Amino acid sequence: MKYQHPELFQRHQDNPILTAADWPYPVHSVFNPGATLLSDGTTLLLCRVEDRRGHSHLTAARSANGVDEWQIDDRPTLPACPEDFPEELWGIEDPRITYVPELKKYAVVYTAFSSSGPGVALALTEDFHTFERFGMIMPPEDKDAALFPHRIGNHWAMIHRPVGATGAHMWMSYSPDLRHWGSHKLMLAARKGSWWDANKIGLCMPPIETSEGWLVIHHGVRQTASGAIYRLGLSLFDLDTPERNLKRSDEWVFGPEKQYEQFGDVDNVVFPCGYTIAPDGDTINMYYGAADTSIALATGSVQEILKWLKTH
Ligand code: BMA
Repeated sequence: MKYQHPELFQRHQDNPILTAADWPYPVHSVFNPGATLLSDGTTLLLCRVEDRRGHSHLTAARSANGVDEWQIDDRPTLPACPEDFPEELWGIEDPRITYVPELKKYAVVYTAFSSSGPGVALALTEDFHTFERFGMIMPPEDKDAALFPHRIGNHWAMIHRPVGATGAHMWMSYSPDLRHWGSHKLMLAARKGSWWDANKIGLCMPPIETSEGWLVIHHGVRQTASGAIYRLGLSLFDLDTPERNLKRSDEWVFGPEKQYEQFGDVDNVVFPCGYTIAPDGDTINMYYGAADTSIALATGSVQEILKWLKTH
């Protein structure tokens, strides 16, 4: 009998749960959604929507159970705004949502894309109807960023993924006001050679605060003769000094296996940008883009994930 790898995440039987066919206006594809729970328990996905120019914008979809009966805004919720923010000329992508109790607002950190390359932009919102745009907070080439839900010491903290001469690694940066960022620290480096996460890694969803540390799910990109494979790994970071890595999985824990993950606009991609935690305080709903074409859901247990990480 073939050795079965323990599955930390179970795919939903209705996957993919959202596709372009569900959209109330013409679009090419929907993928890589940010996610959050609103105060009334509604699941909100802020979906990356690609139009038929190839440019992306963000549109909110709301559901009482986080699985079906999605109410989708009938126009872009957060369109690119190149008139005021030229760095958004080719669209905005891959939002990560963090609720920030101190501000009583949601922080949406997203990729702004233009001829200068991808950079990191920030907007705050109370209701996902109006947004306060901060513009670009990290210049190109940088993406895969999310804000922490509260200050670390006196400073706001953010994970992001600049691209440097030695590869694409995850960094921490700090800010007194969400606009000016510094004290940059390397957080997690891509591995080398034949590793599944060689040369290029990046944050998936915002870090998850647990009693044992910040649980981080990151993607790793393996370049092969037939293209890249995007898979997910786990790591844990110190609560007070989040750039301090406590644990890191050697093996990937989730990868493209189903047809909707293996075939699409970009084959072999699973790309989560958001999660919600169920009322039991343990079940994690991971929302991910599948093959840059549709949106899928997989669930796991935070306690099981932490337990696995201790031995792997
Ligand atoms: C990454 C990001 C994602 C995308 C992935 C696979 O670099 O741009 O938005 O899903 O590539 O194409």
